[in-house]
Amino acid sequence: MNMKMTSRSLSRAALASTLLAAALGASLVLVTSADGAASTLGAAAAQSGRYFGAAVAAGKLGDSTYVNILNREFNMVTAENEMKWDATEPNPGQFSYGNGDRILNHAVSNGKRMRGHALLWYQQEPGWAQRMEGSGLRQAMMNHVTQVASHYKGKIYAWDVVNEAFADGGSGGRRDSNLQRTGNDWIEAAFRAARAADPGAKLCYNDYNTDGINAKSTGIYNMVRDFKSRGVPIDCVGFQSHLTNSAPGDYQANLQRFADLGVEVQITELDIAGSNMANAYGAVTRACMAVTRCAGITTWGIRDTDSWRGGENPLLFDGNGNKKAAYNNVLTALNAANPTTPTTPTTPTTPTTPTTPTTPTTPTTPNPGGCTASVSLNPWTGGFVATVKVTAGASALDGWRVTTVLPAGAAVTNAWSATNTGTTGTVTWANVDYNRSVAAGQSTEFGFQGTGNGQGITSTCAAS
Ligand code: G2I
Repeated sequence: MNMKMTSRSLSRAALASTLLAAALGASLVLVTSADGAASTLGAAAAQSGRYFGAAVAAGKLGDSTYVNILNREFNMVTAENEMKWDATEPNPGQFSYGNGDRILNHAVSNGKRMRGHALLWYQQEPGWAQRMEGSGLRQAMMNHVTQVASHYKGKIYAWDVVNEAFADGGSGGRRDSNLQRTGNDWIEAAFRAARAADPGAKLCYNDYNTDGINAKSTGIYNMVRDFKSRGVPIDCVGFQSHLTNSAPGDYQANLQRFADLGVEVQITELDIAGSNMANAYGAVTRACMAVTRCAGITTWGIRDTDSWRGGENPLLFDGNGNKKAAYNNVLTALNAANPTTPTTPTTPTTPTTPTTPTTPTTPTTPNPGGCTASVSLNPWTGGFVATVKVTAGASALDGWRVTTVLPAGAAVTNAWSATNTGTTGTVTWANVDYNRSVAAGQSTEFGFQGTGNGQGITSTCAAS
């Protein structure tokens, strides 16, 4: 779905590659950049398998300037307030998903993914939870995590399971709160409950003032390392990045040390105040692009007038919806992540005697009642993004599975819009909830990023 925009902007190259691949009789299609740069943030980020998102407020979905920018530029959405505890469970055991669902439906129906924010946070607790302590609160917390993650099961790319649990200052320890007072294991309990409720969502810990190597970020680093060593399910760390004038000099090094623990890193709430903000936006984006496991960037709002930092003008669009200099710096940095002059030749590097079978593994005419899958590859030295198009045959699909065979040495590192079993060799992919149904003759897409050489990936599809 990310690649939809890429495909559009690269349609000439894609067409040429399609024809060439068809001539080779292979199901592999190489998508290379014909004229370089993508022209929107989402499409530019997708070229390197990343996303570009924004925090969205349900109350603004009627504002056409806002919605036009959202729809055009962003391919990931975070609800700014609508999935928080006070919004989703205003009374104990009574759940209210109206505004969260509105944002989710807008995102999904416009081909965007969602970050869920946030299951447990000491702020924006509903009043009834604020008044609780101890085992009663612990039970209420876990029930909240289970209920909300279950409601959104299969629809969330990544959840901020726990938000802002570490103290500011030099202690490197936890922040005091009624959540913390239920016992130091509350964070891992929340992650386990979230995994049980929605095994398809990546589970993140999210915090601020963690943008450089400091006592707070080191405290979190130690927690993540401990979780990984004990098998507590954590997949990602969110760096909010509410900045002024610049990012810390060790911003990239800090992202990298977390990535080296085996978690994805995400920039989750970026906004930058101050006169140097345009440069700083470029630097932050370049830092993310330089870290393989940095999956994407979300800005905390769209226009300056949408920002929680009233009057500081910290976003990429001005109050009228015009692109600012910072926007151009971000776009340039996103496009530079994947060379605008392709390192891959315009003629495929797939040998003319294909290593892929001369009889395509995917039928060229769809099986009635079945489905076909075709792979588009955006390769670079040492890695690739594969977009897989799943097309229903003569009957609609209500669930599908795709089997891909990766060449030796290639490995999946990151995927979207499908869940995988395995990361090397034969990898199977199953639909997520929102792309389970595909009408007869229609298509849906999922994608994955990998390391190694992805050329020669084959794919087969089956209805399930
Ligand atoms: O504070 C900035 C962000 C820091 N990290 C976590 C984020 O969730 C947080 O977002 C902000 C929202 O941008 C604000 O919109 O969280 C604030 C709450 O702490 C949000 O502010 C609240 C106001 O405090 C409420 O009075 C208001 O009813 O927004 C609510 C909805 O507009």
